[in-house]
Formats: sequence, structure tokens, C-alpha cells
Amino acid sequence: MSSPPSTDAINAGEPSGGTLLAMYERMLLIRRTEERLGADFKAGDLIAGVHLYSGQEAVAVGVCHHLSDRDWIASTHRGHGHFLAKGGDLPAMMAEIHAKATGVCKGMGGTMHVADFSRGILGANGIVGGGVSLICGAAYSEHLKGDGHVAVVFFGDGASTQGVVSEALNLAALWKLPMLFVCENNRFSEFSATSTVVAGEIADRAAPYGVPACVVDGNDVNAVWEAAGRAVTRARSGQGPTLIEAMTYRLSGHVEAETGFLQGARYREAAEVEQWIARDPLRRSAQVLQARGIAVEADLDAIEARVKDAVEQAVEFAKNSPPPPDAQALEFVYA
Ligand SMILES: Cc1ncc(C[n+]2csc(CCOP(=O)(O)OP(=O)(O)O)c2C)c(N)n1
Repeated sequence: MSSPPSTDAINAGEPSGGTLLAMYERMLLIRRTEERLGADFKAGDLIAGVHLYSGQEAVAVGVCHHLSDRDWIASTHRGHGHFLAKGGDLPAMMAEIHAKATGVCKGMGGTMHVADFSRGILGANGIVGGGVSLICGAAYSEHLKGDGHVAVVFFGDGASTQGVVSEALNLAALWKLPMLFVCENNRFSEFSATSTVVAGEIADRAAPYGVPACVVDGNDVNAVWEAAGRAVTRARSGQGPTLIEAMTYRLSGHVEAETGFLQGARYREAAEVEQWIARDPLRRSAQVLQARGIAVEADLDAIEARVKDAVEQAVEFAKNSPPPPDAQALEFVYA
């Protein structure tokens, strides 16, 4: 399920009906995958807590729809959505999260290290801000090759406070690296509201380096697609990096292992969550598809059935796969 580069992306303007449908299906695949992982974690079927991407799907999908396997992404601890949006293989990711030998990293990485270099996926990352420096290397490499490929880093509002973001903005601007900085402002850094840990506006951090920035509705896949299209075109043509701040909201807890979400040590109000559920990127995308006559309910039902089947098959594959052999424990450790 690799994402081909979208031709209408280059022309900017409105995404075609086919693009809108494809983006909807990819977002749904991410949502249903995350819901299943959440349920499987609660059932005790996973070996580690998972950081779910539910609610933020429009960001990864709107950006990655412009990318091919030859472009690079670096992700965060909340990385399943980026992996799938970039065309990563769902069964291989599922097996990885289940720590199985058939996993995309042979079961050695797990949820926070899903990576597939053959698809341009440098991986999820447990180090907050870690992807920012990694992607600079990929962008520099593409800059030297000059083939028009780009490198995109996704990072959170919490990560925006890391010094490495300033260093990367400086380097990317100075060397005109073909790069996108995509900040997913989901309003929380673990259990702290962004307003309590981030000074000023994140998008404003680009200006001192002469890097253009924009703020988009991160729950509107069309808006993300349009902003990303402009930034990718700019990067591919050698004009340098762009910072996109996508305003969004995570609909799950910080990590599935947490107990504080809306109970106990409550850190966000039910009314706020309800407001964001009303702005669910999937529901909005479905409304656009129907309002524009691109899809009727039966089409959406068919997509839902296809996605459900794909998730089910991936889980079966993961559960029926063997664990890595003991002898593998010391492999892939040293190069
Ligand atoms: C360098 C580093 N510092 C702290 C942590 C602990 N930590 C894990 S997730 C997280 C919050 C990250 O917030 P944000 O970047 O906004 O991403 P979000 O979880 O909202 O997607 C923190 C502080 C870490 N993993 N790495």
C-alpha cells in the first residue's frame, strides 16, 4: 500500500476526487488500526503501551500524500499513523508492535521504532525531538544528490521546545535543505497543556531564520494537503524548508497505559474532548466527499469494510507469527 506521488499535488489548488477518496481511506485505516491496538492493549495482548494517533490522521495523510518512497519522513513516539500514511505495510507494522519475527524490524524495535527505509520511513522515535536531527541528515543527503526528493519531520508541540528544532531550522535555512518541519500541535505534551510549557507561537519560530511558516487546521485533510503541496513544491525546486504548524487534538490518552485520561488525575475536560470529537477529521472528510458528490454512503461503507478486513488480517498475521529466535538478541546491535 505504498503512496504514489499525487500529480494534482504539483498543480496545487483543490485535490481531485480520487485524491480525496484515497486520503479518506488512508485516514480510516490509521484510525481503525489505532482503535484495534488500543483494544488489544487493554486486553493484555501487547507487550508495551502504545501512543495512539487517533484524531491527528489528517496531518500525516495530508502531508504524505505528496511523497513517494524516495522521499523521507522521520516520526515521533506517536508514529503508527506516519508509518501507514507513508505507505508502510500494515501487517509488518502490526507484527512489529506484537514483537514478532515477521515485524518490519524483525520484532526488535516495537511500537516506538517502526521503520522501513525502503519506503523512506526513518522510523518512529522514543526521543522527543530526535527525528528533527535525523531528518536534517536525510535532507542534506537529498540536497547533495539533487534529484528533487524531500525530507519531512513530524514533531509535537512539546518537541518544539527542544533546542534541536532551532539548530535544524538554522541549518535547513542556511543550506536551503529540501525539508518540511511539520509540527503537530495537539495541545498537550504528555499531561501538560501546551500553553503551560510553550512560550509564544510555534509557527513564529521560523521567521528569525527566514523560513516561511503557516498555521493550518490539522483536522482538515484538504487544508493540510494544500499547505503541504506548496511546501513540497518549494522544497523540490531547491527553495528550502517550510514550517507547517498543524492545529489538531489527540482523541486518546497520551499512552494507552495511562490511567489519568478523563479520570483520576484528570488533565482535560470532557467538554473540550467533545468539542474536538465534533471536529473529527474523518467525519469532516466524509462530509466533504458526500457534499461534493464524490462518494455516497454505500461507497463509504465499502471503504469501511475493506479497512476492517485489512486490520483484521494484519492482527491475525501478527498473532500467528513466531517471536524472534533467542539467537537474534545480539544481532543488529552493532554495525
Ligand atoms: C528527550 C525526551 N524528553 C522527554 C521524554 C518524555 N516524553 C515522552 S512523550 C513526551 C511529550 C511529547 O509531547 P509532544 O512533543 O507534544 O508530542 P505528543 O505526545 O503530544 O504527540 C515527553 C516529554 C522523551 N521521551 N524524550
